[in-house]
Amino acid sequence: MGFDYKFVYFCLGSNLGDPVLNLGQGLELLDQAKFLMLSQKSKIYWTEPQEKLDQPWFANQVVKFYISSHIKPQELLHYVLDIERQMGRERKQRYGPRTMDIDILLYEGQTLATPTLTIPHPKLTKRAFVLVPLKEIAPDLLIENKSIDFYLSKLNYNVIENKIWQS
Ligand code: PH2
Ligand code: MG
Ligand code: MG
Repeated sequence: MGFDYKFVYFCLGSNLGDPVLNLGQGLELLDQAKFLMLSQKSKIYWTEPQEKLDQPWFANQVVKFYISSHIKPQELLHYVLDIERQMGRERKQRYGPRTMDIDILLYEGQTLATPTLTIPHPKLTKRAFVLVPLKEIAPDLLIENKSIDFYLSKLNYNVIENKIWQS
């Protein structure tokens, strides 16, 4: 039996404590999993809060890993939720401030819609803070057969250096 790897993309986000330090720690904890291997990471962007507007700006980063394909999406979700808990995440308010958020964006060959996990991530194509860093590391990636630029062209957003605004 050989090893079979698929790609998985995550979006990391933090807007409490030291967000840049938190992203580094989240990335390290992901990479410590025996079934995950870091492939690429975008730079860190400072992004205007979405959905809940009255909170600090976020640091966001998109990262690509290879994953042993015997790990099911739900197992991966438990693993990332565990990292969020280890890093002191408290779920007080939906969309509210957090030390660490790790969202599974895409898992190669998997589409899934359950109450706890949807792949591709349901908001992936609506969020410049995800699409811009994703495009940086995967310019040719197709999401449901459409380019990242296709989705970006539908959004009202601005990028200056490493800052992203969206209205
Ligand atoms: N995450 C949210 C809600 N709003 N806004 C930005 N800019 N970045 C995020 O990561 C983010 C958000 C819920 O997870
Ligand atoms: Mg999120
Ligand atoms: Mg999340």
